[in-house]
Amino acid sequence: MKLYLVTDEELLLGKDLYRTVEAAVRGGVSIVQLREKESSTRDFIERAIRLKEVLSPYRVPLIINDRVDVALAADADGVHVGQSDMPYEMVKRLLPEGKMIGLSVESPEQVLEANDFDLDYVAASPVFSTTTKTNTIVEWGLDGLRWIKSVSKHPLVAIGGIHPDNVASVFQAGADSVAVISAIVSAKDPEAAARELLKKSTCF
Ligand code: 3NM
Repeated sequence: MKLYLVTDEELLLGKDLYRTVEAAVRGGVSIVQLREKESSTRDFIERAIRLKEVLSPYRVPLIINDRVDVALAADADGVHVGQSDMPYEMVKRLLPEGKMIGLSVESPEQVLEANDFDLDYVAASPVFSTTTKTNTIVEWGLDGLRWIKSVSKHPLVAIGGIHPDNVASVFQAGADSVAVISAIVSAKDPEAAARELLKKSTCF
């Protein structure tokens, strides 16, 4: 799961969600998170089910942002939670065995606490400041990533402000995976954008 795509309806800039995600997968995205901040529960579930149908033939897992109920209803592959979403223990109790759980970490304390959890990854949020999500505490920067890598027992996903020109440095600092929204979702050609991110990620 080197390249992780997170969706955002607004940043699609009018493009179709399913076609954009499928193009990104053709370009090399290997895990997708459906992130819906505005839609109704019913729309969220419908989108999750349709997206799962798009992703299944490619064997790309579908992660649902925040909502365990939506993940269960759509039989998605996992849930991603932030620090003000449902607490880890409850997510773990509610999800069937084998489903993935990812957790955003925004402070050193949260990174250390996460070592007590059975997670599939921690997401350092944000690595770089980004206009896509502004309610975060501090940016980790590359030194922050190196520190997380040295103390965390979980695979490390880096998110926030990642684009082709800085992706190599993020991997170099220890990220196992990079998660992007705008660099792919807002691109005119999402397949080419994904391909470029992967190509640039190995240039070190
Ligand atoms: N954290 P872009 S989403 C920093 O859900 C951040 O934890 C998120 O967007 C989370 O790739 C997000 O456009 C924004 O900078 C990432």
